[in-house]
Amino acid sequence: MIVEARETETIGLQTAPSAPGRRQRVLSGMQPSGNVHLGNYLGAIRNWVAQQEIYDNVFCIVDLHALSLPTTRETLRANIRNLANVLLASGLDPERSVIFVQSDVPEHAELCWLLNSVTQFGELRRMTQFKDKAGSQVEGVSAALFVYPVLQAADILMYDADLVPVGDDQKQHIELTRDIAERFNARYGETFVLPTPDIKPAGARIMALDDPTKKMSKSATSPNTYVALRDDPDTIRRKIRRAVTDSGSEVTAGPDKPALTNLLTIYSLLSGETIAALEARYAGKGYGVFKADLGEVVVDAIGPIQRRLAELEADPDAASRALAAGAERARERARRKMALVRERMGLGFGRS
Ligand code: ATP
Ligand code: LTN
Repeated sequence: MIVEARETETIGLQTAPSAPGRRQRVLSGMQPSGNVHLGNYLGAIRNWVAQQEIYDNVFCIVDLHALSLPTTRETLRANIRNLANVLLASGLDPERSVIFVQSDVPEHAELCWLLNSVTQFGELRRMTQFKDKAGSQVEGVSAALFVYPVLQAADILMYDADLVPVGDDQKQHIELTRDIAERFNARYGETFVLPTPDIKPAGARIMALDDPTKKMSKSATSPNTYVALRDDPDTIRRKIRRAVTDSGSEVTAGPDKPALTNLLTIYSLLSGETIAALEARYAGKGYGVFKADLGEVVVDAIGPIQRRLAELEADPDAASRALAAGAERARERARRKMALVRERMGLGFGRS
């Protein structure tokens, strides 16, 4: 149904990315690079699900991006399936959203190459995610890690996305995507929509449980850093109980209390209560009581997702069907967009 609505706006190769009155388009992606955690859920997935009704959505499991760091065939395959089930269990609905695996639509890799030609080396070298992930090993990391943001730009620009709901760490990549699109449009004529990052004021940067100066991350070496959506209730309670706290004993948020601010943010987002209300409730009660309650809040919030996950895992065909249908819809859009892009760039043995 969503595809049909878009088709009415497409005449031959002339896409009309900013046709008035159309629904805003969303695209976002997640790497199948490990255990999905509370940061991914609160910073991204939860917002994708909540906004599903309002927008025309495309969500992508970015397996090509996951090749930018060393992995194995078996790990990648398992991670793709796990992530597909987690996204469906969290409430992404294949009837309302196009959900697919990036490499099932080969046009993403092609568009990445074409956009490489309008991306500057210096722009990529400035990307903080590259610097963080390469660390001191710059000479030995893959070239894929370096051009990673260009592949991300290809994901976004392929579907004329207006909005890109992501966590705070992705802001720089979306800004680069805008610059790439602007440069391409100036050189070849209006082709791409300039996307806007959709970063929520709360939850966009959930911090590691064992170090509130670092973001919660899938690829962290210690699993005590994050609460995974797959953790069992006792593991969740234990991880929250052991989360580092700040000096003092008052349950309050503020710049001098990064650990408590992080825990209060998680509590507030999952329970729907404001941080001020939580501070008032736990005044004088100490960290222990607060953490015990937070453990229960997290267990209760994740419980329904885990139950759906168990059902989906018992029926592996459910995810396969949803993702095959998603890939088909995505391929159709990508095929049309790429015909326009190739034509604009003068590629191939053109007809005119
Ligand atoms: P990795 O450690 O492998 O880089 P990651 O945990 O950072 O993985 P991604 O797959 O890179 O997760 O990100 C998926 C989405 O989750 C992105 O929109 C990202 O901004 C968001 N996200 C990741 N970590 C956090 C976090 N700690 N807080 C809020 N949002 C986050
Ligand atoms: N780079 C992102 C994952 C990602 C993405 C995208 C996010 C790949 N393609 C397109 C939004 C839109 C990350 O590391 N979190």
